[in-house]
Parts: sequence; C-alpha cells; structure tokens
Amino acid sequence: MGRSLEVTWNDGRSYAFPLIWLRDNCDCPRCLHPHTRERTFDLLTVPETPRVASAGLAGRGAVMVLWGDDGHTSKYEPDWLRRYAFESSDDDLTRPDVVLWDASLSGHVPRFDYRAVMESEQGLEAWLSALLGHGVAVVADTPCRDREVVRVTERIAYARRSNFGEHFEVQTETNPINNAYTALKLPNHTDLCNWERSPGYQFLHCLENAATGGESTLVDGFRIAEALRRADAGAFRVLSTMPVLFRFHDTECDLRFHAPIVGLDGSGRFERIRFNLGLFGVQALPPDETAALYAAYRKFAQLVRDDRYQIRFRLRPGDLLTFDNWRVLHGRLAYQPSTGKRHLQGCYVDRDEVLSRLRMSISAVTDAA
Ligand SMILES: O=C(O)CCC(=O)C(=O)O
Ligand SMILES: [Fe+2]
Ligand SMILES: [Zn+2]
Repeated sequence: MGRSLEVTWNDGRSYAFPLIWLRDNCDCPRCLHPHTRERTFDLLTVPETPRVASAGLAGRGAVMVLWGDDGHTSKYEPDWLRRYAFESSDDDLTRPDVVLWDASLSGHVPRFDYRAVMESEQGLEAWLSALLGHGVAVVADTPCRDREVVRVTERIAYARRSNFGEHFEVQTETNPINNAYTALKLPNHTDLCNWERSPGYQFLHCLENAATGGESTLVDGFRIAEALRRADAGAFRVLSTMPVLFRFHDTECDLRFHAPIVGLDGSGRFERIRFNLGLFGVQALPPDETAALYAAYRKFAQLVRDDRYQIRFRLRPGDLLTFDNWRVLHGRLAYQPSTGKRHLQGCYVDRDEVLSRLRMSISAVTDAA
C-alpha cells in the first residue's frame, strides 16, 4: 500500500486520502478531546506514512482503518470524508461571494431591521451575510440610546477597543484629537490603518443629524483596486507591494504601521485596503521610490473620490451604518454646526468575531430548518 487510501462512494466517485491526514484526523476520544474538541493526538508518534494493517467498510459505509504502528483503530463516516474530497474547503466564509459595487449601489444599500437582527438568528445571519458580501449594510430603527452601538456589537461578540476608547463620539469638539471630531469634510478613508490590527468592521450609529451638510459617502475599495489594476498595472504593483507608513499621534500615543495600500492575500486576492489621507505618514524613501509611490497613490486617490464609484446618502437618526473597514472606505461632506446638531457614536468589531458569529448563526439556522 502507498501513501494514501482510496475511498469510493456509491456514486462511483473516488478520492485518495493521504494516510497521515487520515491518521491525524481520527476523531475518537483518544485522539480528539471529547469536551474541548481540540486534538490530543501527537502526529510525531507515528511515521510520516503510517502503516495500515487493514482497512474495510463497516455499517452504513463507514471506513474502518486498523493502523499498523500503534494498533489504533479509526472510523471515518462517508459524508465526512466526502466533505474533504476533491479539494473542497471546510470553510466557505473566508472566501465569501464578494459582490463588488460602484455608484449603482446608490439607493440599494442592504437594510435590516434592528429587532430582527437583535432577536432572531435568521435576522442576524441575513445582516452578517450582507456585511460579508457587499461589505456594507444599515441596521434600521436602532434605538437612539447612548452606547446602543456597543450593545449591537455584543450581539456578535464584543467591541474592539482602540486609542479612541471602546466607542467614540463623532461630533464637533473644541479641541479635536481627530479630524472626525470637527465639521470638516472627511475624504473617503479606512479607519485605524496605522494599526497592524486595523479593525475588520466599523459601526456608526446616527443619533442626530440636523445640521446642513454631513452627508455620508462610501466607496468599495476592492472595486477601486480592481479599476486601478485594469487601468495601470504598474501603479497597481507599486500600491500592492510597497509598504507605506501610516501614523497617528497625540499626547497619549504614537501608533505607526507600515503596509501596502492594497493588501493581497497569498493567492493574490484583495485582502485589505489601507487608505487615509490624514494618516499617511512622512514617507522616508529614496527619491525615485517616493516619486513612484506618489504617482500611484494619486491615481488611487482620484478613483476613491470618483463619482462613478462612490455612493452618497444622508444618515437618519436610528440608522446604524455597518461596513467592512478592510474593504469599504467611508467619508462625509462638511457640515455647518451652527445649523443643528450632528452626533454619531462609533465603534469597531474585529473580523474573527464577525466570521465566527456568522458560522455559528448559519449552523443554528440550518439545524432549526
Ligand atoms: O462623521 C462621519 O460620518 C464619519 C466619521 C468617521 O469617519 C469616523 O468616525 O470614523
Ligand atoms: Fe472614519
Ligand atoms: Zn483515534
């Protein structure tokens, strides 16, 4: 026998499972702790190609293997094996069906009802799925209560703290530590891109919006990166490979991180955009690299404010705007504080927590069906 065990299902399809993979994934109580569900089997206790003393089928097609090295018996259900055959993945959420959007999303941002999100598993799943697919969703009729934005994050897990606190107040301040706390226009940006752990998701809860101006803007950063890749491959290469300094500092902190503006994963897919004119640091690069960076950066910045890609709308009190801060850039127009009050409360949730909660929700909804 070789390095794998060939399994054939009733429909005639077959797949060769590597023996070390089978041995390592025995789920008996000696190999997988029945309470923690963590592996207790140590793979170095068997050879790289474990020996099979015998293999056969038990009731309902389960594959039984008696291992030659340690005399251990393992049992594998056919449906479980099928899930891992043919290179399918156990985790669909890390590759969501991303729907890239442009200005045509205007008027069509997915909206979900606060009570459905807070009180039903289906409502939660629908909202989080939209947040993964479109990268943006509004939870409507969110009660205009202090810190309600934090309570919504607790429906998922917990808020991700930052130097701006567990949550932050977006309103004009006399001594602002951040451009968001002024009445100035905020060009589209991602928050906290000066952190290694830039937050995965951002929530902004509109409590009051009576001032003239202050409309919200959003743009799909992956769509922008895609547009740049098509228009100028050289600029795209610069932005997706050259680490750039982002920095925020005040009297309490000096938070810096170097990373490319367009972050790609190991397979070349878009992973995370970091773009914030205000947090773009003083780059210390040789002159020719500085020039190349600025040329590419300006092209990206132009697309980020291009009306072909951007949507613009007015938040109403009770709207909780939620978006993927690794993908969607947000901004607002300037407003006139003398004409009325504008007050949002914001906070962040990390990506792990959102994905985990969605997986749990999907299995709860499926089990109930
Ligand atoms: O005022 C707004 O609409 C957005 C402010 C902002 O960018 C933020 O709080 O991160
Ligand atoms: Fe922001
Ligand atoms: Zn076992």
